[in-house]
Amino acid sequence: MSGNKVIKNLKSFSTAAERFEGSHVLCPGCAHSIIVREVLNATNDNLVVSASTGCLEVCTAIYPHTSWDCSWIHIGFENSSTAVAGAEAMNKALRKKGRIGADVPEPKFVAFGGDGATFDIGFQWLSGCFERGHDMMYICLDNEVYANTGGQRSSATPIGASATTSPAGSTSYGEKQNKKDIVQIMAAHGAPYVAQVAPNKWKDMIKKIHRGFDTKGPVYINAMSACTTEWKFAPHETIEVSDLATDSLVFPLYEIIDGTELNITYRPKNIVPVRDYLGAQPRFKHLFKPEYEYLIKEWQERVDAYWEYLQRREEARV
Ligand SMILES: Cc1ncc(C[n+]2csc(CCOP(=O)(O)OP(=O)(O)O)c2C)c(N)n1
Ligand code: SF4
Ligand SMILES: [Mg+2]
Repeated sequence: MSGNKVIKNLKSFSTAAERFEGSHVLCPGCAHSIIVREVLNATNDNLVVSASTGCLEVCTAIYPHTSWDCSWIHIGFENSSTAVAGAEAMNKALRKKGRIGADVPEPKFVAFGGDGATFDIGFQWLSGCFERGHDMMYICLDNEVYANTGGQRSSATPIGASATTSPAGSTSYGEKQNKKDIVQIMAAHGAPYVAQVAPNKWKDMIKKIHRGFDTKGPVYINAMSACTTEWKFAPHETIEVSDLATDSLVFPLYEIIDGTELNITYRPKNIVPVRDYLGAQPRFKHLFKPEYEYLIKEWQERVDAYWEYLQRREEARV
């Protein structure tokens, strides 16, 4: 049976290891594996998957073992997008020539990349794929740091986070730049579907992945991926930290259709203060010193302003 999978309950959805086996060496508590399983378990279709170099790739393909029970391409740090776009173009061409018959079901094409691969080093490749309009889904596992190589900052690292190349210390509060707004940048390509998801909000995630798979053309999904090692929380706290991320609106969940129509897909009943989210992660612990308290206040103001902006965009439909 092909197409989107009907999800009966969380247990069967989250534990089915049909395409992504448990046999990997991602850190205990790593959200990457939760997200990948949520995506792959959402469909019955055949898949062609690529993964750029990063934690996901190195931890799931240690020769001669693999965690992937589907077609899987490991490619350079920068070009999981183009690897899958090439496969998608080849599929089209071979079907046109009759070398793949109409009886062979159409696969789905999915590329995974970390934030370093997506926001920084693979950005021009990704942008090209979206401009050319390939029929593919690109999923960024956004843990806001180059985790695989030891926690260097990326352009997804938020202000005030301590990373190995922007460490907090006696003269620094850590990262100085604000995080790049990749969701809006990808929507500005006019892509038919762009969304932000989080693994703790799995029903919202499934809806968006289903919609993405039903969309013709390039789909961008930004997946918040809490990293126990670099965000420095305990492995059993992944979902708790993810809840704080979505409920403080630091990671608002929304979608943008055809580059214009914006829908907020999750409105927390109780919005929690940004300081609770920051306080749960020792990468921000220095911000609680009296001299840096102003940064927490600024964080809250930024998050409030962005939430208002999203609501205005939703109402205005532009
Ligand atoms: C062109 C190139 N530059 C740098 C590297 C080294 N490198 C491999 S993985 C990685 C970090 C990956 O970070 P990210 O994409 O955020 O994925 P994560 O490991 O955080 O999931 C780096 C810098 C590389 N393999 N190729
Ligand atoms: S370092 Fe972070 S992203 Fe990498 S495997 Fe560990 S928890 Fe996952
Ligand atoms: Mg990363």
